[in-house]
Amino acid sequence: AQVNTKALFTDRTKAIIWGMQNRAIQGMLDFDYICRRAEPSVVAIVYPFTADHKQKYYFGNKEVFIPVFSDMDVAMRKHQEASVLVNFASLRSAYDSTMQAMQHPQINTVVIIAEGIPENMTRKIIKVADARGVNIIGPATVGGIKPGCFKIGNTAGMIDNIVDSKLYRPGSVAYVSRSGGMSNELNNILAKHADGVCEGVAIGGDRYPGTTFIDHLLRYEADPNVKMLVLLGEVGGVEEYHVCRAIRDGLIKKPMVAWCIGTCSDMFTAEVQFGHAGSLAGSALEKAAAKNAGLKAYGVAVPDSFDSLGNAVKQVYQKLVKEGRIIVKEEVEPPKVPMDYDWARKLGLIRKPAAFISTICDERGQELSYCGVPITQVLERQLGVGGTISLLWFQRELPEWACKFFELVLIVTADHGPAVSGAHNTMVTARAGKDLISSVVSGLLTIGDRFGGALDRAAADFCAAYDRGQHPQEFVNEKRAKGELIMGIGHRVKSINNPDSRVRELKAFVTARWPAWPVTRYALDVEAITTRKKPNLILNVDGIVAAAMVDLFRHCSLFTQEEGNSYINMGSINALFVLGRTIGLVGHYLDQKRMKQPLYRHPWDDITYMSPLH
Ligand code: Q5B
Repeated sequence: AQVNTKALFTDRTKAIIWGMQNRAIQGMLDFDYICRRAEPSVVAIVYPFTADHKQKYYFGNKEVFIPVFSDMDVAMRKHQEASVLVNFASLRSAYDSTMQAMQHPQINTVVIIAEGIPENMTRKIIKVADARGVNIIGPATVGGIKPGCFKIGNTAGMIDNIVDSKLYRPGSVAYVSRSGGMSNELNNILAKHADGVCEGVAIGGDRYPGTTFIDHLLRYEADPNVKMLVLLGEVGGVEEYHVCRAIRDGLIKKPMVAWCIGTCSDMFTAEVQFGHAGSLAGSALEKAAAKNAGLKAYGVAVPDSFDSLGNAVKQVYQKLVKEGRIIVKEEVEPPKVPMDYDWARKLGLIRKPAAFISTICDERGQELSYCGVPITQVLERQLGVGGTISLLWFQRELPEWACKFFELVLIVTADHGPAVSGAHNTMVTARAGKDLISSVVSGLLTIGDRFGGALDRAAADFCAAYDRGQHPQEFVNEKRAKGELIMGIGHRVKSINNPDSRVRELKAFVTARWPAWPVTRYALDVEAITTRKKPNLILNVDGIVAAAMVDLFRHCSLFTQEEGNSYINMGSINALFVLGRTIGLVGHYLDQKRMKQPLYRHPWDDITYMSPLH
């Protein structure tokens, strides 16, 4: 590869990011901010899987928009100031996107993050990059960093780590390493044992990195701000010997500290492949110990182990300070990057009263749970719709008979023909061209004391009368005296002569399955009195469900009387009718739409027009 000693990054470098890497991009912008860059380093994002739009980030306290383009060529055309592509494409698309980027003469550096790109493809990329004078960092890299200027993607981790390692301002040491993780270690070591990093690049762990140690070291050699070099090599490959040759030939003169990781490979009898694709010694020369010895022989400061790398750095650094080749600069506090709310909360630094408390369902973990019961258990244990209601409405696992009752109520209240208020409204709304939700809601809104919504009041009235020991006849008399209708009694078409089979089924279920049903008994006694007055004053579907629910709350041994009463007051019994009837209302909506029924207009002959003046 040709040697390009021009600086890769300045404090005006602009990059295009391939991939919706929100965290990495925000990290780059936070770095820019603490480095006091005038403008963010990211100018555009390329993401082929979305329409063009703008994405919001922070630059310090300010919110900034970064455009997202589905087409890289458009992004390049609109942002010709970008010279770097940070390519987060997967191993499948990194080749194509890198090749495409290199067609644009504005791009001088492409960073390839993906691991596992086939080596033959990497070699093709390198060939084109050499021909076009493009610097490739990676593949399989975290990137690199130039304090005060530019940070590639996720390099150096989070902002507190960047501040700890003083990466917001340039130091005097430039490093090159294979490993991204270890480069972070170097950032820390160099801040502690010297005045910090001037530039650092992780070339990546593949066998064929786009640029190698020597490329970057020669660049650092040419950079007057770099006063000393650090090389962190590893077992595998012969790149470190190119560095030895460059020292021998006088191409590298700056003091260097180096260590090759993987000296323990000598302890294994068989060949060991370390974490990186390239970290496999193919010959004795490629072993870490051999390379450390080689570097030492050429005057590089090589410590005895990685643990003493910091001390080796310190010695070289202090010597340079003493000789006046490094002038220690005064530290300047970086601007504070506001901490993200989520992160501050995770660290326990802030607290805020929640706007909502929810106790019935949790969707945050791996598995959705209903009142603490994982959804797979709800299914495995066949808790059914009744069990689901019992968990989500009543926050407890009610007995099987109660759950079955809920399901029975849903079935028998699902519909009662097109003539009732709810179905009528839904049909009229559907025929007026409205959507499903509007039509169903319009039907649901008719549910009230007269139609389908008498359950809660019926439950409250029957149980209050029962509790005070009021005789059913007295209860009926009192209601009549007050001019009040008895909730749960009466029906427009059903009567003792035309019994409501729904009520019969519910009654049979309750009397067979309930441990005790005194309030239901009481309601039936009321019915015996009212039907003597008029045959249609039967205990209706609302009434039987209401009375049965009071008995359920009181005799399933899972509610206190207070809890049962509060569920009645909350409207939980009406909820059963609402839920059941929603099924029918959806049916009526679909029915009208299916038959393409026209706009409904009520016939004049069915309306009596009366003017108050004539
Ligand atoms: N009288 C349901 O009334 C209806 C009386 C009463 C004492 C009563 C009426 C009523 C209470 C509320 C209730 C739920 C409006 C009903 C349902 C779902 C549905 C619907 C469906 C489905 C019917 C005639 C005479 C008058 C009244 C007296 C009537 N009710 N006295 N207590 N409760 N009930 N709602 O037929 O002396 O002649 O002046 O409000 O439980 O909505 O299928 O249609 O699944 O969709 O219009 O089943 O009972 O009777 O009002 O003309 O009264 O009986 O005082 O006496 P009607 P009215 P008087 S289930």
